[in-house]
Amino acid sequence: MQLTKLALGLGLAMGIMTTALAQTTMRISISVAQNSHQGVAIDTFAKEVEKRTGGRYKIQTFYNGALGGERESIEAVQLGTQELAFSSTGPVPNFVPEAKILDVPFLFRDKAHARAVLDGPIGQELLAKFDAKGFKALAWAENGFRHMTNSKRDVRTPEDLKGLKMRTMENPVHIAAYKGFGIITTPMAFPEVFTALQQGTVDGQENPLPVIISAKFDQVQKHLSLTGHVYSPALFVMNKAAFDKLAAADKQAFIDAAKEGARLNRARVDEDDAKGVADLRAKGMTVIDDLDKSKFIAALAPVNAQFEKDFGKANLDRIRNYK
Ligand code: EAX
Repeated sequence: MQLTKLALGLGLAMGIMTTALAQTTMRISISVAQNSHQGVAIDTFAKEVEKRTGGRYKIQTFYNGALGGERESIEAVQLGTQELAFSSTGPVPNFVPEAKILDVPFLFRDKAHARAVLDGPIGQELLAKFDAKGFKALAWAENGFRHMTNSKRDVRTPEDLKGLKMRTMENPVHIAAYKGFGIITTPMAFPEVFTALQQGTVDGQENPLPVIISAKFDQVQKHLSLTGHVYSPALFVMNKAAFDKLAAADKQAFIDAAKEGARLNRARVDEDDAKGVADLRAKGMTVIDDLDKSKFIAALAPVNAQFEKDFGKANLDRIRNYK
């Protein structure tokens, strides 16, 4: 009797000990540097998951495309060889076609508009679309409004873009739009872009200020134009099976951690946008910050007509008119 009790007690204690010590490690990656708006997103997420799960889950963070570019990371998450990724929506349409609509140029008036759409019913409906494709999309975050850089000339009008060879994301909406400007498009994964710019394989690229700054593109690009031609959302994606395995409270912890990551990520985008132009000018870039955006919008009229057919005018208007 005593012995059984002892054995039971011991077993119980050991059980509690193993539970207390059990720690599951998961991986999350970004394609840009740690010292960036995206680094803030995943570092915050990692810290918050650990805190909110009492250390039972540890998130290992990888930067600079160490685990691959964005498309590769999303693919790895879908397959389950990597649990988590933080990515722009660039390559997302290859996995979740419904997300494509967010990449339409000049769709959002400003960051406040984009954030409201993503955090409101439209954004939440889109997050749910990831479920059927093997993902749990935890939260929308932000990459920022994209601007064009190149090594050839100042871009003030859409005509100045004609014939420029530019790296684009692996995104069909972007590619169609940039072709509409007369740009020669070269889709490429982000980790290859710096070298491609340096070696002159392409003349230019387009990215938000936080990416241009953190990737040090000022070292290989002379001209920056604040075209703000498209808003670039970002998001936290998780392998669906890995998410489904979590206890209910842990699921909420992961979602809340992603939301906190998104909050600080957006704050960092605001900071970078506020000081970015002065920073990049100080580093030697010529920055055109007073271009006439309406000319760029007009140049895309034929492409936009096609987008209205593809996505449905009502769906685009629902986003455009969201308050
Ligand atoms: O997500 O590929 C891109 O240009 C992205 O904007 C970049 O990797 C940050």
